[in-house]
Amino acid sequence: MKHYAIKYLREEVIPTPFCSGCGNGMVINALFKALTELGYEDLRNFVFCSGIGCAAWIPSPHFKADTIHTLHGRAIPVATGIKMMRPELNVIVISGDGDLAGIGLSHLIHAARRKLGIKVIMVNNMIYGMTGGQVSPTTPRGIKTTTTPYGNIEKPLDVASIMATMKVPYVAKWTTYHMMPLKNSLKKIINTDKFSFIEVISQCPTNYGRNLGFRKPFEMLKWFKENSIPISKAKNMKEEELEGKIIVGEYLNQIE
Ligand SMILES: Cc1ncc(C[n+]2csc(CCOP(=O)(O)OP(=O)(O)O)c2C)c(N)n1
Ligand code: SF4
Repeated sequence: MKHYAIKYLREEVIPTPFCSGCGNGMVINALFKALTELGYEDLRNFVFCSGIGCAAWIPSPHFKADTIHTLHGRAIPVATGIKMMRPELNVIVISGDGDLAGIGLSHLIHAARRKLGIKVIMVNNMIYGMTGGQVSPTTPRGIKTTTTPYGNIEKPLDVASIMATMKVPYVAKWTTYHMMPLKNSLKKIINTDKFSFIEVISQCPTNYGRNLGFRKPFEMLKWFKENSIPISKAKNMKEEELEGKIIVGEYLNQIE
């Protein structure tokens, strides 16, 4: 069996442009492990759509598949059009929190309302990474960014909860610390023909971690581990106790 780096990556674009220690490589790893375990020898029946940002570079130009780098925030409408014309294809959106929950949020909401069978993977590094670390809709309260030098005063948007409230058939949230459950969730959305959403909390050591005093990327993974609460436990906790915590697990699973 060929190693998945050879099966699924375009050799000419390796190495990737990501900073060392960036979580984007870990998301690629989890996705490729999922595809390998499902037995895909190539990505010929997949289309990957992304917007603009570091996370948007995950599929395009790296994956040996049909990939399309769209305008900032517009991956979902493009994916919707592709799925309408070619329903037999597995159409997967991979983009960042700024792209999908900032400029592109209305498209995500309407996709959740429509429930056409595209799959959305939102890589949430809680910042605008590519443009230098500006606050994003998912930046936690109190965090200092280049545009909130005294700390973010706003509550972050919990996109997974919005998707679950809208009864999206499969919704999960993991972090890059949770590689095994993340891979298992990815296998589920690859295999379903229903609209589905996975949020991956991921580290941007360069424009987020460094500003918060994390000296090494693995310190951010430790922080994810120590601040994650399983959704089953979180259901019995008060809102104050959950402030600043990452609630991980399957928010909704109507595909099994
Ligand atoms: C219409 C438009 N507005 C703004 C930008 C500048 N811009 C490029 S990427 C980006 C944010 C990226 O943040 P995110 O989606 O969270 O991805 P990350 O880089 O953090 O992975 C912005 C504001 C743009 N390219 N196009
Ligand atoms: S700026 Fe952040 S998100 Fe972008 S490649 Fe570097 S570490 Fe990754």
